[in-house]
Amino acid sequence: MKIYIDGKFYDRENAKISVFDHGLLYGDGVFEGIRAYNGKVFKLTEHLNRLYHSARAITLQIPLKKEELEKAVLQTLRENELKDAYIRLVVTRGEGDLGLDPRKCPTPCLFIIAGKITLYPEELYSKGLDLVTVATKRNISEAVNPCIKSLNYLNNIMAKIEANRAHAPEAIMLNKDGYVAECTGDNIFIVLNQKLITPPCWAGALDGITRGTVMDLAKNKLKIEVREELFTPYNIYTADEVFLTGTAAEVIPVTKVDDRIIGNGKPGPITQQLIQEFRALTQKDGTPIY
Ligand code: PXG
Repeated sequence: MKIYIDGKFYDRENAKISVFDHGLLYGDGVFEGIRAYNGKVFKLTEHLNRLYHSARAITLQIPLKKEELEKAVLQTLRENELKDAYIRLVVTRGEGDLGLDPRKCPTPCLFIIAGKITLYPEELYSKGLDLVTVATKRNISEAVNPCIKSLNYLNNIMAKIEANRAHAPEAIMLNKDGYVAECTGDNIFIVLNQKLITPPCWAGALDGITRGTVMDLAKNKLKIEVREELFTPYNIYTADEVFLTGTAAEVIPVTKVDDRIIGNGKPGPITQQLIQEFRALTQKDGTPIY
């Protein structure tokens, strides 16, 4: 495995960054999780745009221009001879001293790991997930805005620990007002009377790339109405269909939440259509690697 760090490639054993890096000491940095399918990087521009927005929000200067970073991502995939891959792109504040002041970190650190991804078992796409709502609330927008894909994932990790304790594959997180926000690494949608509803980003959801793709497919391909609206766990329990979206999970059905069966307990027709459309799109679209 060849890992890109600040313009050079290193073997896995030698791919190291400093213990004084503020990404490690303070979670001071931003990241992206991107996928390549069939020799093409899916929604690369959208992921890079989100990375630059996250960086801007924390006043972190990414050391490369967007076009250069795009080239670095493609080069990393070629270096590893990958056609289907998971790409982790990380920019940290860089090395500093033992104080949190970012002014002591003159040079950001940028690294790219490209490897295989562990997926949910295929069986869960036909059976659906059994989820729990957890007590840990999504970060408030007035603190670190959840739209920033920062290296500070402790909040979501706390929620994930709660899901683990309940033997659930994901956790539904509410915002501080009790409205549904998202899961620890996925966005959430409900289907009600043939309409798709997902929480607005300002309510505590990441502006997910898969979320955006699914909203577009629903509106323009399936001709289904899509709304960004607040809803509560009650609306999940009484929805016709529920599903999650994310780079890792793609589109995955949810058939049980907090011991309530969703709909008839099987993945619904709209979810199934969106899974098919999404899979077709990932095979077809994207930035060519070779
Ligand atoms: N919400 C959160 C909090 C996320 O971290 C999503 C939603 C889905 O967004 P995308 O853009 O992927 O549709 C994410 C994405 C991982 C991993 O390693 C996490 C994500 C993506 C890929 C891998 O756990 N999070």
